[in-house]
Amino acid sequence: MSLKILHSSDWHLGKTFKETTFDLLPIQKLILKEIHKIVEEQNPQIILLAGDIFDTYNPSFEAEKLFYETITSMAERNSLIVAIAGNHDSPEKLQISQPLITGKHSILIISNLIKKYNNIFENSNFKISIEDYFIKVQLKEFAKTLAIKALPYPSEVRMAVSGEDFLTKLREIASKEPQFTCDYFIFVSHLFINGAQKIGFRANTSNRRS
Ligand SMILES: [Mn+2]
Repeated sequence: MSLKILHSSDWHLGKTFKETTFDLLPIQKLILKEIHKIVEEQNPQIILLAGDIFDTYNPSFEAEKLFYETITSMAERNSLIVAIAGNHDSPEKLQISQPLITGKHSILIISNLIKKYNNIFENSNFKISIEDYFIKVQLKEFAKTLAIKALPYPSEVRMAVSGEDFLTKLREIASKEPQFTCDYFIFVSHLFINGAQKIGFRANTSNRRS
């Protein structure tokens, strides 16, 4: 049995088109149904939703309902869901649901960088916590540990630094490695990138403590 990760992003739920009455939500519902079907067939251990969940800071009730019903249903199939805020999402609004979810579902909604959070969720498949800004996922079935660096959309406003300081901080965050033993290392974000390069990388094993 191999580890499976499903990556999706930019659902932009509740998107409307200016000066028309066209409602995209029925189509978005069908698309999420398709994604849900993939989850049912493939049973991924991890589902990464890399930002722009909603299209606006104030999505409609229907759009929010669709999102929360979809992710709780996916989590009930024993996937861990990590969703981050994109530039279209309101970080504060996304974060509101976390206290209701924590401990009850294998769902993490990341709107800002969290340094430490013990015992977020544990069941027979996962043990999840946050250590030194990394989501630590212990996959019991595989006897493996996964480190996820989840960086929500960083902007000068959201990070409260500007200019060169902003870039320095971003570089610092992006280059940080997990300080705990891990078998896999994933970096998920929602970014505007200029001059990106594709490089191979592997899990850092140099700081193994075992
Ligand atoms: Mn987008």
